[in-house]
Amino acid sequence: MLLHSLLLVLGVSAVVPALAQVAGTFQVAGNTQVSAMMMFVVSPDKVYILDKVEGNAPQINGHSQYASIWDIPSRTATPIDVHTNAFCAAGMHLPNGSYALFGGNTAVGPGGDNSAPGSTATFDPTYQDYDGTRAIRIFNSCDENTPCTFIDNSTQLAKRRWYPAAEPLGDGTVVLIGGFVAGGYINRNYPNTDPAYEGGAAEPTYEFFPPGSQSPQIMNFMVKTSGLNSYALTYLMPSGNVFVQANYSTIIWNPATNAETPLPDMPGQIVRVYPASGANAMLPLTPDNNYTPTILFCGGQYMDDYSWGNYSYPFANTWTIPASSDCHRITPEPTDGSSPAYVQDDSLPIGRTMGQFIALPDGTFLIINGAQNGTAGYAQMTLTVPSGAMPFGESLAAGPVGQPAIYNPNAPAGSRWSMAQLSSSNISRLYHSSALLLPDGSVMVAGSNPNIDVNLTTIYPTTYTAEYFYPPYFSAMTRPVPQNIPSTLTYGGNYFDITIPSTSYSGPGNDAADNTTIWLIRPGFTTHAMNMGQRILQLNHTSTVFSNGTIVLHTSQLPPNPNLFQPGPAMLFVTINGIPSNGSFLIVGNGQFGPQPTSSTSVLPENVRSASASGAAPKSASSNNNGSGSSSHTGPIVGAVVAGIAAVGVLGAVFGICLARRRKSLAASSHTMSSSPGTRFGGFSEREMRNSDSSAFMLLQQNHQSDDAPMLSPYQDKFGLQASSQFAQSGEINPYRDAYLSRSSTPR
Ligand SMILES: *[C@@H]1O[C@H](CO)[C@@H](O)[C@H](O)[C@H]1NC(C)=O
Ligand SMILES: *[C@@H]1O[C@H](CO)[C@@H](O)[C@H](O)[C@H]1NC(C)=O
Ligand SMILES: *[C@@H]1O[C@H](CO)[C@@H](O)[C@H](O)[C@H]1NC(C)=O
Ligand SMILES: *[C@@H]1O[C@H](CO)[C@@H](O)[C@H](O)[C@H]1NC(C)=O
Ligand SMILES: *[C@@H]1O[C@H](CO)[C@@H](O)[C@H](O)[C@H]1NC(C)=O
Ligand SMILES: *[C@@H]1O[C@H](CO)[C@@H](O)[C@H](O)[C@H]1NC(C)=O
Ligand SMILES: *[C@@H]1O[C@H](CO)[C@@H](O)[C@H](O)[C@H]1NC(C)=O
Ligand SMILES: *[C@@H]1O[C@H](CO)[C@@H](O)[C@H](O)[C@H]1NC(C)=O
Ligand SMILES: *[C@@H]1O[C@H](CO)[C@@H](O)[C@H](O)[C@H]1NC(C)=O
Ligand SMILES: *[C@@H]1O[C@H](CO)[C@@H](O)[C@H](O)[C@H]1NC(C)=O
Ligand SMILES: *[C@@H]1O[C@H](CO)[C@@H](O)[C@H](O)[C@H]1NC(C)=O
Ligand SMILES: *[C@@H]1O[C@H](CO)[C@@H](O)[C@H](O)[C@H]1NC(C)=O
Ligand SMILES: [Cu+2]
Repeated sequence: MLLHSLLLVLGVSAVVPALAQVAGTFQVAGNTQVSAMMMFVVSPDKVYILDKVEGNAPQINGHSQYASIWDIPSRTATPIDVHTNAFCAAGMHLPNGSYALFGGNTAVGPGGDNSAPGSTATFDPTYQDYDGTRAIRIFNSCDENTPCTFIDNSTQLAKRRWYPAAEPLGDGTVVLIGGFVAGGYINRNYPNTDPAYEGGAAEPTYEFFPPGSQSPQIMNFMVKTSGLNSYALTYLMPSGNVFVQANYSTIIWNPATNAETPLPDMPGQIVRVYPASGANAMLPLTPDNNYTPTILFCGGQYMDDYSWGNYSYPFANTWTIPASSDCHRITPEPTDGSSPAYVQDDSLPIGRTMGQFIALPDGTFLIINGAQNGTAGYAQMTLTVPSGAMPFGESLAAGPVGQPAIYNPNAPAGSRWSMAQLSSSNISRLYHSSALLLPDGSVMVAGSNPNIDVNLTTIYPTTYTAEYFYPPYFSAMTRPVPQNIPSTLTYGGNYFDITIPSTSYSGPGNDAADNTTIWLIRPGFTTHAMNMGQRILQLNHTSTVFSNGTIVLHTSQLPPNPNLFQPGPAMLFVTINGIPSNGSFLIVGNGQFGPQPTSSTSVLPENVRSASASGAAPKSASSNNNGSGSSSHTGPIVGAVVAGIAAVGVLGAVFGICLARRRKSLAASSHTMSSSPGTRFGGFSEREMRNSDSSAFMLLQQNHQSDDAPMLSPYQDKFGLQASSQFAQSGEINPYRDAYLSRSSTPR
């Protein structure tokens, strides 16, 4: 409030990025119009944001808005009219830089179900949405010059999938694995007498996009992990096989043959998959580790088998159960001939469910969002708490963690985690929140909505406020400005030269050259505390330092194995002395589905050094940080000097207040942002209890018995009529539609 009023006084609107970018702090960035359950960034300017279908106040073409395009520089959201319910879909980049969203929920109306008159699972007349369970939606890349276009009526999945896993293969094909047929807390009935199909509520098969000639096959691992296997955690390995983790089991899976090789169980039987929702990420692939993937898991939840409950709700009161702080690493394909094994890693500073790893362009990982207790998901009751009497509204988690932490994979064991100089956000980011690396190296944080439909008056409300978090490198006075970054990269082949002007760094040129890393980052598709497809790879390089301070980086293409970094969009960052440049968008590979051209890696020129060279940038003032976490160095990018200076003072004050509050709560409970029933961060009064006696997942109980009736797609006919004028849907023909149609006409 304080900040906002001050900005009003100064006549600075939130649209103008006039605030100082203070390292280690959050800055309120604006209103996303829809609650940001899913996000992905496609250019320096644009982020697509999708919500589930619900009663958001902003309207488009006569119904609530469920999707928007976020303009990063102006911090404004523009509505787009998506028609199918993308609630808990999977998403993945495609080789050409577009993104595809797969599956989701049926059509729903108010209350998140079909109870309104005339509402069916196929179409709801109030919210005017269509069934999304088999939908494939394609969102094309766009920027300030290229309009944002999308199609949500092209091919359909062979199976209904809600919470499927998605993993791209080395040829750009996306494999979709498992999912619910119609949603629920976890993917089982109790007792679990039909682990494969759960009476029609589970989908244990996998299929591909673009679809090949094969009909969906059962993946045995989906039967084995029945119960805790939706949004399975998947990582393509260098061999082309896929690491798959769900419940507390792990396998290596061959997508060509469907063969499974068991790997060890997750130590402690800690569950990382939804709804335990541990943070997980592939650590950086670097020349030093010879591009060998290691997967890191942190947090999540352990509960006994019974407590996990069934489709309707947990049988335990999850909000009273602290989340795990355990971290384990595994290298699934060791190159030294050893057997893959989980290895204990430094524990999280604060246990979390729904913590989310963001790969940062200095090779570290941010963990952000989530809660200290409970799990993802929502419900109106549990086995022992009747409908409407849950203490945190419909949330199955409690105790938001507002303070991020940073993990340095290269630090010695025992010192990998740091929360130093990282401020807390006071906005709870729980179920259906999201976080995403932006091209300037900041992290966009948005969403949170552990509610069936929009609820602005509950303890953890439907959240429309986005924040930008500024990692520690925003303390730098000067960011590198690399030149001549190509727009495409190949797998092997000739190296290329990136020029670093002397104004990009300070100090001796030789030291800067020796302390430079070149990162490719794919921020991925964020939803449910995951960034599907997120990867970070360091390009090999040598360098020439010129006496005038210019540094030329002789930069390798990617290693000649598309499985290391699948074809598609990425950002390239040059990081000098720990300070990253802005990311440049480019396409890795040939932009098309299919085998990617590879060639051997060219030999790089020898390093050349110049003792007299030095950088011309002002010395970084990052040492100005005094450790309070409330006052960091002001970044260089200040739109309006006066406003900036004033705002820094106010920010200090605001965060000072937060910090004091945090310390108080730390003293009281040893938790940040602790929150007890009846109290909340904002000014709202005591919560009132909802009187409905229906379960949050009532809908799926109705759908349980239904067999796999052919899905109609009535939205296809009227679709074109409803395009918003500014962001028209593309009318282009999808090349895979014909393939799909011919396939579906062949007998299965
Ligand atoms: C967070 O703090 C700011 C500044 O004190 C305040 O305006 C805002 O209402 C708070 N938000 C919540 C969710 O409590
Ligand atoms: C997790 O896997 C174990 C071992 O397969 C199984 O006994 C248990 O029921 C599973 N848990 C859930 C909640 O499905
Ligand atoms: C990186 O480049 C250096 C210099 O050409 C070379 O010696 C080294 O083998 C390369 N590393 C990898 C993993 O290719
Ligand atoms: C889940 O279990 C509860 C308690 O046994 C039961 O009342 C409910 O019907 C079950 N839900 C489903 C979808 O079977
Ligand atoms: C989290 O769970 C612990 C242990 O049951 C409890 O003491 C604490 O109050 C819970 N936190 C919240 C925010 O409810
Ligand atoms: C990085 O990007 C931001 C946001 O677009 C821009 O304001 C800034 O000038 C860029 N900085 C550099 C060093 O290129
Ligand atoms: C720095 O020296 C190199 C090599 O002589 C030259 O190519 C480059 O143009 C010079 N840069 C500037 C800014 O003078
Ligand atoms: C590289 O830069 C980082 C970040 O400033 C610094 O901590 C580190 O000491 C530097 N390394 C060398 C070898 O100069
Ligand atoms: C650190 O910063 C805080 C907030 O600006 C200030 O109150 C405090 O005096 C500073 N401490 C030191 C040692 O500079
Ligand atoms: C919002 O949540 C509160 C507290 O859980 C509840 O009393 C109220 O009925 C809910 N409002 C809506 C519109 O669901
Ligand atoms: C999808 O919508 C576009 C735009 O309205 C239309 O041209 C196209 O025929 C539709 N495709 C299908 C498969 O219905
Ligand atoms: C990218 O590829 C997808 C899938 O083939 C296609 O639907 C989409 O139109 C392509 N986007 C562009 C901009 O060509
Ligand atoms: Cu969800």
